[in-house]
Amino acid sequence: MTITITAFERSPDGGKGLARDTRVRWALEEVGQDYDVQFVSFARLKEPAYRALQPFGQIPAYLEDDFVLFETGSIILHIAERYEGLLPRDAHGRARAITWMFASIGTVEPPILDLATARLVEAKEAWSADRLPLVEARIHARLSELAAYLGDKEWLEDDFTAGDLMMVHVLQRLKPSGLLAEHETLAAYVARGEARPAYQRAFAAQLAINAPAAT
Ligand code: GTB
Repeated sequence: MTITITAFERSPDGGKGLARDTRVRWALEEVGQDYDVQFVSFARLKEPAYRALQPFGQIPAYLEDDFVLFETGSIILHIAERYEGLLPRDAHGRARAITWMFASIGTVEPPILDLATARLVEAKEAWSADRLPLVEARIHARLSELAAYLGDKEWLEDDFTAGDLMMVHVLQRLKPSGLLAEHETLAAYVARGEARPAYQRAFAAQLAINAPAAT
């Protein structure tokens, strides 16, 4: 069985690891599974053949030979259930870890994505300057709640889980804006995630493709 994921031919972030293939690469590195990557142009993403893999025309898709998944939450849950290392063995521990996966994409990520919309898509609108502080305030509120829960713990539960992997990658998206640095507890949490050897390997693999060519 061969695992293949799809990724941008060249990520717009120039190798910061923010595109979502990085979280899937990271999960596969954590569980020690090799994978191939199919690189996809923006044009190809929207073609019917690609939409058969990912109905919304986005990366990443995940293939195990003919079996196809999309949505990083689902892909990473599948990896975590199939291979040891990302979910606790006990039922309650697993359920808690999965809860954090849902929290990352259902509760923490939406205001973070809204910031990208506010800054990139809506910037020219007359009301944009009024809306931006509201968007940032909603992010700070969520981050304060998360930081209060994390406290001085290393990870959200007893050990690193798929919930931390997802949450760290969701929070990383805020690094370029400077908003994450305002929450020291979470900035340190993200740094702990980034220090994991599996993350380092995943980051290096995407950087090798996405780094701007030297001039
Ligand atoms: N909910 C889906 C999932 O989790 O799998 C979302 C997938 C998704 O948003 N994919 C994006 C995509 O394919 C790439 S990751 N976009 C192309 C399109 O929709 O046409 C989002 C992303 C893109 C770029 C940066 N960046 O440059 O910083 C960061 C994150």
